[in-house]
Amino acid sequence: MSWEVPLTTRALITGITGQDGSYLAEHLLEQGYEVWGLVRGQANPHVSRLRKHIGDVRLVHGDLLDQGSLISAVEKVRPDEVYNLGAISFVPMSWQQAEITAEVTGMGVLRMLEAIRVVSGISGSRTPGGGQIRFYQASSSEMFGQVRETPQNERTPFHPRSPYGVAKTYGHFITQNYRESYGMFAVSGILFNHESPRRGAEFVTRKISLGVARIKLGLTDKLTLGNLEARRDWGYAGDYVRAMRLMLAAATPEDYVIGTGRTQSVRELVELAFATAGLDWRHHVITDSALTRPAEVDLLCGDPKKARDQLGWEPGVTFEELVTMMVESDLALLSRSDRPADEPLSFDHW
Ligand code: NAP
Ligand code: F7E
Repeated sequence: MSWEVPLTTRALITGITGQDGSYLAEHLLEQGYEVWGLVRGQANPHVSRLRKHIGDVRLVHGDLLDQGSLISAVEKVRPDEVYNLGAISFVPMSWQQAEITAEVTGMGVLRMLEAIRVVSGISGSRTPGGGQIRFYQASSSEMFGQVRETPQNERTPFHPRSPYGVAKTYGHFITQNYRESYGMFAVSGILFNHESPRRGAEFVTRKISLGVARIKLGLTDKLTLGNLEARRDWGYAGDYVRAMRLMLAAATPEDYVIGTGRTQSVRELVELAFATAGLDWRHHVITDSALTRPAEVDLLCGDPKKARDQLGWEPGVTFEELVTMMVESDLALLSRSDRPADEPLSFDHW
């Protein structure tokens, strides 16, 4: 039997201004939820971008670095469900700012769990039912790192390769520990790379779709990339946020791998993206070793069998459809005469 969703379920999302936050908010609003987003800073510029997508989200201030602010946010919102998507999520940044990555991406999970524990009145001993608030943690395939088997599933051991992956691994295990220690309904979704037209311009899929659009429109002639041989399991963000909700609606708190089961190299991605715009990538792409990473994750491929069997989750958008969607979206964006002033930067230095 699955979780009886109250008449109006109230969700609190950290990372609401990010890619997944916007898709998840839309999805939950469609499902009849009342949606609250945690935003940091006194004048966060990303909030106006969020508002363009979803005006119906209510906002509460807080920061994953600030325990008191998270307790206040949970007290104010009194959510039924908390989705912890907030993180420093760009892997190269995690070498440059390893400590703050550990604080936000790793310790931030503990602070959010503590806020729920304190507000729910869960004491040191295991509380029957573990409180009412259900918790979702945004774990990552980066935890598999140097993979021990392919495809990767829920039992594959972790070997993270970046400070980001290490921080996510802490977040994953502290979530499991709060489930086991306090009986909380706390779960992790181990999500493989998922992309969309809303993806940050620093990630490789969006860097490529923006690069293709710029070259097609004659704004530039070259795109500089790093390691073309790395392989990833790329899916569509709009599909992946559905899985988050399904995990919190399940009868029992369990962790799930969410991926497509396919893997492609950056080189294959580049080839397809350029071909979508009628271009030959070999005339435009150059590589720069400055963009390679101190330790790379060479191959990721998720096995979503458990999610398919237990949650009925399936990805809807294929890799080919995703690449086409992103290239077409960026061509349309950069062709507009009223191009937004906050058009993504090129991030050539990443
Ligand atoms: P994203 O676009 O980079 O968004 C990150 C969010 O975290 C932003 O809303 C940012 O808000 C917020 N944030 C940063 N520092 C914060 C702090 N100190 N306190 C509160 N919020 C803070 O990431 P995404 O792609 O949507 O991913 C969502 C989550 O899933 C992340 O945890 C990511 O690590 C994880 N994940 C992503 C993927 C993927 O392929 N997309 C795969 C696996 C796991 P500001 O506006 O304040 O900067
Ligand atoms: O890199 C290679 C790079 O930065 C993908 C995050 O959402 O997914 C994401 O992490 C691959 C890597 O994503 C460039 O070396 C080549 O092998 O798009 P990315 P990521 O590191 O896989 C996981 C699941 C997360 O959890 C993270 O939060 O592409 N690559 N040339 C490049 N990557 C970038 N960014 N830029 C290049 O020029």
